[in-house]
Amino acid sequence: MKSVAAIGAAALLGAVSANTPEQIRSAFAGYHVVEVDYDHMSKETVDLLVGHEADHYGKNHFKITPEALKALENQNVNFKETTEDWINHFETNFADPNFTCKGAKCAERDMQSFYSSYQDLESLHARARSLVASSSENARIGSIGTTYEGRDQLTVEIGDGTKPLVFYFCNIHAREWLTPMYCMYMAEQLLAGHALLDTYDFTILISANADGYAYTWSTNSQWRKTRKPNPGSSCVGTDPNRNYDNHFCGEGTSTSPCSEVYCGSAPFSEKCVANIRDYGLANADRLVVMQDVHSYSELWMFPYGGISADTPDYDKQMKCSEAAVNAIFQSSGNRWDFGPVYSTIYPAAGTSVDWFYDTLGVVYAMTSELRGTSFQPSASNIIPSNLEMFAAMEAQLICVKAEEGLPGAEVPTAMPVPTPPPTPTCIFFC
Ligand code: 0X9
Ligand code: ZN
Repeated sequence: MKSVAAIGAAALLGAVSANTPEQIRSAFAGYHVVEVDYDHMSKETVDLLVGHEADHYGKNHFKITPEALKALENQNVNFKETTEDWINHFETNFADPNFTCKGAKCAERDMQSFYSSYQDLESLHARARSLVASSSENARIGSIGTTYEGRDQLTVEIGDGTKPLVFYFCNIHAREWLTPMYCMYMAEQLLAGHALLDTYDFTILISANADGYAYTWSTNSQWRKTRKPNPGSSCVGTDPNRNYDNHFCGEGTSTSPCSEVYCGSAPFSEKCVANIRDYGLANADRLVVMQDVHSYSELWMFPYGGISADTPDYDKQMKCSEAAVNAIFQSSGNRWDFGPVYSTIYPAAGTSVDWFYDTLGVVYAMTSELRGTSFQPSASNIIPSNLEMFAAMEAQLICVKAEEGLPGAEVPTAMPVPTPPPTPTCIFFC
């Protein structure tokens, strides 16, 4: 017979183990995930999906209720049922013991090994602290504030505070797991020394939605929003990328707390977003680049998202976005699309880029959607994603330096290499 202590330990283990096959299946229970041709979808169908509180996965998948599925059938919309594929995809990934690494111990791994698994918040923050402590650059750990649940929005800050400032932030959407891995890698590479430090100061916020990220590790890997409850509703959280005061609750948002694009009870109702606003306001005089890193879809975008219009700085924004996506092609052979949010992915009001551009005048207020065909593609994607995004960041900042006539040492660019063949286009979950 098992001892009481053994039963207690087993119960505890059960309580802390996360993203089990049961948890994965229960996250999809009562829903369908359908594949659609979004670019050719009628406005009527898009409105129908939004009205049914659909959850948009990348560009061509929606997680929807059975009622929404019926409505799609009634509209004679072409779709493919993919729910079981998604469940299998996540079950396979999470069954691999090397898919994730949890805790401060993981932070001590060498680079190859660290970036071969997804890392939890504790590991990412521990690595940031230890790399800053051992860097010979002028660097420090900072925090732009704490989240609703009291976690630090930890930053790596590099530079003397006098140069034009580049603010990169990752993981405002909790489930987009490639993104904090990129911000960590970017900090790590810059802390080792880089010619761009001659021109720019950097602030890199590794996990902007730390509460949501913790929840994706503990309970539901597909969580997107913040974790603040909504009074009067059983649905938790606000979409932090609809919570900025720019066309608040406009196109591509919802006022229903149960929606994945819920704009919130008021602009900046979410602490993690208000902290980003306050960091931007406090540093507006030096801020030249703001990059909000998301996944997935392989896109490089800029304002506007809330309205169908080009900004007066369209030419500069296009030029430096093109430089970034060309560097990605050189690096990996992948072809990213680029352009304004509204026309490149979909209308989205109240997002970071529109607010940083309109309110703070940051011309290079940009956002990227990293590679992959799911929010947690296999961990073998982490290193190639980091390499192509880092190459894009270098090209972006070289372009901004030239456009704005910024001083500083010339940045050596990688020797032109023969363009590698494009990685095979996989339709599903590679
Ligand atoms: O819906 C979003 O917020 C973004 N796509 S995602 O799949 N990552 O959720 C696109 C909106 C454009 N992004 C920014 N304006 N930052
Ligand atoms: Zn996102």
